[in-house]
Amino acid sequence: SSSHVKVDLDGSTGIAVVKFQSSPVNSMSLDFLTELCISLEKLELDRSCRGVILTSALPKIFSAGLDITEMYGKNPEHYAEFWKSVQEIWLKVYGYSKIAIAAINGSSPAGGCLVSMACDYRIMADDPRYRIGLNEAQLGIVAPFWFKDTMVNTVGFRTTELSLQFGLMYSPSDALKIGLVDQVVPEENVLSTATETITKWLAIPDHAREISKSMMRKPMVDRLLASRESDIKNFVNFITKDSIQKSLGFYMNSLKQRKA
Ligand code: CO8
Repeated sequence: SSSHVKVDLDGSTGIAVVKFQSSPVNSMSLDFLTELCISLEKLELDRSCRGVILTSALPKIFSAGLDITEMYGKNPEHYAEFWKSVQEIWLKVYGYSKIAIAAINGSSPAGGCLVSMACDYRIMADDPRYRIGLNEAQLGIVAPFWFKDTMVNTVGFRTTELSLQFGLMYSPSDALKIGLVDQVVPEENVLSTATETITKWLAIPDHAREISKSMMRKPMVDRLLASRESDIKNFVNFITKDSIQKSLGFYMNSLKQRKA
């Protein structure tokens, strides 16, 4: 099978660039998530790596979020396995011991937004056509508690409340205004800005940064770890409902119509 993720580790700086390269839109399939998780795990264990930059190798899209085809017309066992891999990627990135920076060089809905928010810092390209946000409600589905908590911890309660109910997607400048991203720069500078930024983080003693991060994030990681099975059950119960399958079917059709 072809590779969904490309890793470039610079041995001299300790910075790894992890590029999503799953055409056409970097949707997060089970294979994509599994490969990304393994790549990040390897880098976490690699002593020559000190931080990672997540970005896209494709034009205009960081990631289209979870692969909707993994949530449609499949059996409950498949949904359970898929959801476990979604939990896994969040646990890995949100609880990452090293520095993780999102270089968001394109649109980043839903799961793409979640992975970005799970990083320590977000830099987005200034193209006004790009969008980022948790748009689940627009698909007729509901982001689980740990998506919600991640957003609350990023932009605060009130903004999350509005965002989740409307399934809002933000332009780069609006995302900057609400603090969903930390910096907006011209597209050609996204990666270099990410490298400059990570260099600043690297100047902090690793153990102090790492313990500070863990102090902030461990309670949320533990909360999901303690309820993984029930969270999987909830997902499978929800996604197998006829009404939800119908909504997803409509949504996928609308994506195809929009194109025609
Ligand atoms: N999954 C699967 N296929 C997708 C996805 C996706 N997320 N997004 C796009 N595609 C497909 C399209 O259907 C299209 O397929 P085809 O070529 O067969 O027609 C192909 O990818 C290219 O898509 P577009 O033509 O739309 O490409 P554009 O460059 O015009 O637009 C966008 C790219 C902006 C990414 C656009 O495709 C888009 O908006 N996609 C939908 C994104 C989205 O809504 N994702 C939400 C996924 S749900 C999620 O991540 C969290 C779920 C949490 C679960 C909650 C519990 C139930």
